[in-house]
Amino acid sequence: PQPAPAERFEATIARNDRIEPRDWMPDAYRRTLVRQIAQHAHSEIIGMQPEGNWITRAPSLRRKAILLAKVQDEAGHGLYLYSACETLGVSRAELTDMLLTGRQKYSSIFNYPTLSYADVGTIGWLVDGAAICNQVPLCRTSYGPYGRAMIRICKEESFHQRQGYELLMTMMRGTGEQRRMVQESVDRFWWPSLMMFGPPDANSPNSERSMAWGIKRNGNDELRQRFVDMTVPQAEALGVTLPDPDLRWNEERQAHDFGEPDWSELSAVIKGEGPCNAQRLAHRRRAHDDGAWVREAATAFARKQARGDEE
Ligand code: FAQ
Repeated sequence: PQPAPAERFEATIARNDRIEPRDWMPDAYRRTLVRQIAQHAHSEIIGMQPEGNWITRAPSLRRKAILLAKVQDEAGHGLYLYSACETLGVSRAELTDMLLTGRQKYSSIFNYPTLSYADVGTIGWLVDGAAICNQVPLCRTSYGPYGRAMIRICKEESFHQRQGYELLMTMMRGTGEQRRMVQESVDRFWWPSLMMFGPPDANSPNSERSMAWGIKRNGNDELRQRFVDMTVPQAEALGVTLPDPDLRWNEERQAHDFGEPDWSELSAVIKGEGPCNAQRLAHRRRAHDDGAWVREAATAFARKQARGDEE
């Protein structure tokens, strides 16, 4: 006899196989995926703002072309992720509305300002670096459309990370003032980058359930550790100091010990109290309102085409 849908679901998860849109899934699994994928999509879209801030002021045509391409890639990532989310039965318009009304979150990191051009490099190096650490395991997530979107996104993120590192390396080979700009930028972005991985496992209400379902493949602390271990030698090669007096190699653990991020800062930023939360959402709302005529025109055109009476 055919196994019941719930048993089929559990068996698929146990085999580490993929759940596809037409498969039966528990409501809570669907809700968790919508929450995580939407948050991820919103992060890509809001994440265009901090770097977009420097497009008109990039120091050369080459740097401007690179930055434009990176920010466009982020729009693309947002769109693949919204599409993956739509396969779960929620529309793009609903997701946008949940972002604009603050009912869904986006990553804390994008609520920090970009005060100098070096921040473009630091975001590529540290923020894309953290995103890669978090997202490579998500290529094996249990929900098919999310995992497949992640494969392409990770390839592009790796490229973004390299461009950030190359930018910082160029500045570190420049003048004393340029080196100071890089260090000052790294000092501001280091701790917020560690917070991108979420609260400590002991304080992460979703991790256990999400890992049992194969949505997340690793805990927040494990990925944070992986990021620190990956980044320390890169910082040495660059010649910058990471602003953590407790950071040191632990021979026994074969990993770096590091200090505790300020978790009260993370929860404040998540609650909307970060330095740029209000500005980011206001900008997004304005862009959405300004784009209303495009949506209306596209809908009118599609309707006309469907009737087959276009000129
Ligand atoms: N910011 O129980 P957990 C990028 C929330 S990369 C804001 O541990 P979970 C690329 C969490 O939603 C950034 N909120 O939650 C780029 C939950 O609240 P809820 C995007 C956070 O889901 C680079 C509550 O706290 N990447 O955009 C944060 O198991 C450069 C409790 O937390 C992703 O979204 C935070 N940092 O684990 C673009 C990756 N941390 O929803 C432009 C996919 C936690 O219950 C430029 N997401 N929260 O009300 C994930 O892997 C997970 O969702 C975690 C959180 C690890 C972020």
